[in-house]
This record gives sequence, structure tokens and C-alpha cells, in this order.
Amino acid sequence: QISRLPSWRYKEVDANLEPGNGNDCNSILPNENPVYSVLKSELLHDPAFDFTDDSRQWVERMLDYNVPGGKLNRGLSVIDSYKHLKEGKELTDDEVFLACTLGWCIEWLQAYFLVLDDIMDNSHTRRGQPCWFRVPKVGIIAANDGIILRNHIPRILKKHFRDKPYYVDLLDLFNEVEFQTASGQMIDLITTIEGEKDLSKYSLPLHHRIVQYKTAYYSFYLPVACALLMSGENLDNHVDVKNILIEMGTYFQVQDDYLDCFGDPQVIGKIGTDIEDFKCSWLVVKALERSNEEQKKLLYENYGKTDEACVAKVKELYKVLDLQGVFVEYESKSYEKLVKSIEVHPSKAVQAVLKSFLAKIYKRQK
Ligand code: GPP
Ligand code: MG
Ligand code: MG
Ligand code: MG
Repeated sequence: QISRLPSWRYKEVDANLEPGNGNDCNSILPNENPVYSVLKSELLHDPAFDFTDDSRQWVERMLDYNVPGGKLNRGLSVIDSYKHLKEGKELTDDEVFLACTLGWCIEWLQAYFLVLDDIMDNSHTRRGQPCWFRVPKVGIIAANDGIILRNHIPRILKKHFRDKPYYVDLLDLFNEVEFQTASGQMIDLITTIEGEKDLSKYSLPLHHRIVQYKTAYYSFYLPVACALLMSGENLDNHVDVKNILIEMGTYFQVQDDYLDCFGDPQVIGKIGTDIEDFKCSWLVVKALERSNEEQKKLLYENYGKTDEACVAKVKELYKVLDLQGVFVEYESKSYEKLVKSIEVHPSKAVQAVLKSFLAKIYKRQK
């Protein structure tokens, strides 16, 4: 039975995007994932570049360090969504391979964003290991590695999708979403400019605008849009789906902001830097809403400082203001609201796509 399957499909379909070794970020064996291995090998033998042993080894190490080690929520959602859209019809080997490949393209995009985001946010760890730019001998070469990761995506798409009727739409989708993410990242960053830090500008509408662009499009809309394109759908007919996914993405980034302060670094695999970085985080917006004059003064004096004592004061205030309780309340309200908007969608298959994505992130600890 197994020998009749193509080499990349020796495991169950769902395992094609899963890390080699359970949930432990440190013990992932990237080459155990068959589709990842195929794509990596193609990129390492790209005829457009004359690789030397050194350059090939650099790219291979860089890919293994940055691409496969996450939760793979985004990538797995392409396959999961595609299956729901096929409404129980058995997928061909070719369809599984293509859906996994699109899933990996999103994981490549994510790796590109994270390598650069960690430089911009001056972060320390990611997925339980030092950020790529902090690895000895990497440093600022990480900026070019980000560009390489970004360039791998159209190379993968060209190789595997150029003859598909939806090829142009796929390229356009990745381009649009990348532009929206970079624009969201820009507004995330320009709120923190040294000498122009101003907490009075931080509000829920500003927070919503930042997270919609920097996170929701690429993390939520993109995987489902990929599955819709593969199913022959026109994305213009699915604006309602997009809007629900943007709301889901907003909820996801609120969780990210919450975990940055209250999550366990051992579990989330990263050490929070939002307070030090003066980020327009959901927590600081809520803290400002709930503070009296004295508490506001404490925030103005301590938010955005690298000094540990300042960070501790901000965290203490978050606890006094019961932001943990406010978050729990927000989490269940958002969930109920999302479920309601999903349930009015006319297509049961689309409802299944959206509910399945929501189930992956509801009450997540990492
Ligand atoms: C998440 O923000 C947003 C991104 C990773 C998008 C980055 C976009 C670029 C164009 C580089 P975050 O900083 O809160 O994420 P994390 O908490 O994982 O560092
Ligand atoms: Mg960031
Ligand atoms: Mg960051
Ligand atoms: Mg964050």
C-alpha cells in the first residue's frame, strides 16, 4: 500500500504539514515532513542560481531554523479548508500535494515576516530558540535571509501552479496580502518612534487598524482564500467570508498581545517585548480606558522603557486593573459574536471552514 503512494505521501494526509515530533518546538525534525522536504530540495537546486556548497548549506540551515518550527495553524488551515470546500469528496494525491504546497507557502511568508519582525521588535526568542538574527554569525544577514524567504514563494508557485487557471489570482493574492501586512507593520512601528511616543493616541480603533493589517490578512484571510482559489472560486464573491476572517484575526492578535505579558514564555516560545517597545497593545489600550489619573500617570512614566523595574510596574498595574478578567470576558464575547456571524452564512461548507479555524485558536495558550 505505502509503496504505491508518491514519496511525499507516506503518512496520513494531515501529517503532511505537521512537525516531525509532536508539540515540542525544540525537537522538530523538519526533514520528516515530506512536502516541506520536496519544496526545500527544489529551492536548493534552483537553476536560476549557481549554488556553491557553502551557499546551499546556508539556505538549508536558514530554512530549517525558520520555516517548519511553528504551530503551522496557517498552513494546515489551507488543507483543512480545502477539504471542507470539497464536502467530503476524497482528494486526489495531486490535490493534497498542491494544498500542502500552498500551506507551506504561507509558512514561508510567516517565516519571512517573523525573521524581520524580530529584528524590528528587538526580540530575544522565537519558537523556543534565539531569534534568527541573534544566532552567532547570522546577525544582520538575517535581513537578506528575509528577502530570500520572500522570494522563495513566487518560485514555489511558479513551479507548481503556473499552468493552473487560478495562477494569476494566486500571485495577486500573495502580493495584496503582503502589502497589507507591511502597511500594518508600518503603523505598528511608527506609533513607537523615539521622541514621539504619545500614549494619548492609543485607542481601540487604532489598535484594530494595526492588527487588522499586520496580522489578520495574512494569518486568516490568506489560508482560506488559497483554498477558495484552488476550488475554482472567485474571491470577489466572498467578501463576507473575508470580513469574518478579519474579525477572527483581530481576536487572534488580541490573544497575542495578552500572551505577550501573561503567557508562559516556555509555552509560547517567545519572551514578550510589547511594554519595552511602547507597542499599541490591546492591554495598554484597556489599561488606559480603566485607569484613574494616578494610574494613568504611572503608565505615562513607565510604559516604553527597557528598565526592568518600569516593566514590572506596568505589569503590576495590569493586574490591579484586572486585565486578566477583562480579557476572559473579551474572549468569550468575541467567540459568541464570531459563531453568530458564521452561522448566518448561507453555505454549510463555508461555515465548516470558519468554525474549524475558530476552534483552532479559541482559548489558545500558545
Ligand atoms: C505580529 O506582530 C505581526 C507580524 C509578525 C507581521 C510582521 C510583518 C512584517 C512586514 C515584518 P507581533 O510583533 O506582535 O508578533 P510577535 O508577538 O510574534 O512578535
Ligand atoms: Mg511586531
Ligand atoms: Mg514581534
Ligand atoms: Mg506580539
